[in-house]
Amino acid sequence: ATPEAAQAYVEAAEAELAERSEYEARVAWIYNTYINFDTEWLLQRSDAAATEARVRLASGAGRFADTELPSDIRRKIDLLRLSLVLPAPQTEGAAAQLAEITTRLASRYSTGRIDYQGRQVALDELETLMGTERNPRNLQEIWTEWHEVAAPMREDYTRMVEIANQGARDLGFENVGQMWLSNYDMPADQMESEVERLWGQLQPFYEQLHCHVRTRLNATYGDAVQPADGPIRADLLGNMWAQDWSTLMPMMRPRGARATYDTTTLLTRANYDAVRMTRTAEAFYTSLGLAPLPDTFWERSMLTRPQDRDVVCHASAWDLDSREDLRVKQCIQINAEHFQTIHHELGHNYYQRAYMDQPYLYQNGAHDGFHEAIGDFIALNITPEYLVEIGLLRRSQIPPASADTSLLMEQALNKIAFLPFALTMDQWRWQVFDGRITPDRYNAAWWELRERYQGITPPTARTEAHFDPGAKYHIANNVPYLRYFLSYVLQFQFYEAACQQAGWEGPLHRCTVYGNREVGARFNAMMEMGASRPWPDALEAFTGTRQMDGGAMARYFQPLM
Ligand code: X8Z
Ligand code: ZN
Repeated sequence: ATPEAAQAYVEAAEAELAERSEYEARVAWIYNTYINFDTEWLLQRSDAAATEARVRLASGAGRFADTELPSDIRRKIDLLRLSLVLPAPQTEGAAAQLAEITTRLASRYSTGRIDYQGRQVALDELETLMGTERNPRNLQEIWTEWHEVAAPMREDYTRMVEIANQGARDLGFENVGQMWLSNYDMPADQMESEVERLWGQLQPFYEQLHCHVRTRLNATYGDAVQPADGPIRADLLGNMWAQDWSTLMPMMRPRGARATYDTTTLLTRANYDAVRMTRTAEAFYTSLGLAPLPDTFWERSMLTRPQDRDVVCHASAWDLDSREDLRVKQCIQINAEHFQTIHHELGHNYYQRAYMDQPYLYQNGAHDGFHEAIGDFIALNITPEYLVEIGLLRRSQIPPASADTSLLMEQALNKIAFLPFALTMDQWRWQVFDGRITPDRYNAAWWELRERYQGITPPTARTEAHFDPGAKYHIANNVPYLRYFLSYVLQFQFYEAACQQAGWEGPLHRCTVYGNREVGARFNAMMEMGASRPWPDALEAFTGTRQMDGGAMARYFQPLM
């Protein structure tokens, strides 16, 4: 285990991974945009082989644990050990069994449908209904039926945890949760304290928001549906998972504050379609001096739900060849949430493109929360003035200062409401992976956490015959969730820094850096670093600080508080 051997090991690993990942990505793309027996078959085999290769490379990297190495090689060796989300043991057939389970979970989620008002309805339509339907009996039915889809996942999930935990232990981690938490350039327990610190900074805002929303729901629905105290009924919050409450805006406008425009109405009136929404999002990035998306993006992306086959509708952004084959897969609907989501997805694509020239192991976000924050930071710049610039709003419709708390309330219903939801998702999984939550308490523990952090309660009785965590994409598909919590904090740090660079002097939430090429160049410089340096270096490059900090978010929302 010499430095020379480590260097040779890293070079071979990067070459192997680069070649494999293009193949894996193309198989995964086909599955994601056309789910059937054969694409499931292909995905299983591809995932099994991918896991075997990555476990082999990670375990081989362990050989250099105690070798003194140049910092660049050390970083890559460490990244190799962490490059798996779900490891498998190196025993015969383990990776294949894991892949069979994860594919089944994925397909169950993405092909799920419920019987509703005499039709088979898929999740993308149910999500829209949760945001628009106001009859509590219908909301309860949609919510309960969708959660039925997840019940059969329980056994697979239980087995999956056992296999992946064994895989993590074989690689020298206590369990999978510890492995996920080790991905932040600091020891796992220190990262957990960082999360506690950030939540502590923002929790007072959440408590105020929760109280306001509960009061209005009580006034709207009455005591029998939503009592004036205690937890909020989860299906009344305008979203299947109670993670984004902004569809409740009309009910939540602060007393005395002026009403504002409704973005969904603006998009609909202007006849926007999925391509136009995507072109508009792209135009924000190009206004910052970034290059337009390649022609192949438009030829190969999936921007609407195909009518003739099953697909994974949950939005994602892809980089298939570590070069220019960038794509988005999203079942775009013409509404405010999807308008924000398409900006989010293009953020991933612009980050992927910016770090394309880094060595393979550095072709990644500074940490996963950075990756999630890019596009959301851009979307924070969708201000009334910006909407006027792009012709979606008339100048005379710009909300006056007396509408500021309305504008901020709409943002809070999205950004503040989300924070405890995001925590719950991984609190549950960390405790499942470390054994504090056993399979016989999967659902009970889920609702204990949901009540403790979010202050919400299910609309119908839940038992251990249910498996409600599986009704959320990232749990059925094993995508760690801490990244989004961190992203919601970071995106306000990016935004505040960008507005400072632009010399903005008004209220923070009215700032847009649309068209500002200096800000664009500095932002791209951070993105170009990829994962080549510990994340505080990347954060410092753009914001001047080396810490994640809820202060920027708190200052943004201060007038509303
Ligand atoms: O999953 C996503 C993106 C793809 S990375 C659409 N988000 C989280 C979610 O939907 O739960 C964005 C916000 C949070
Ligand atoms: Zn994302």
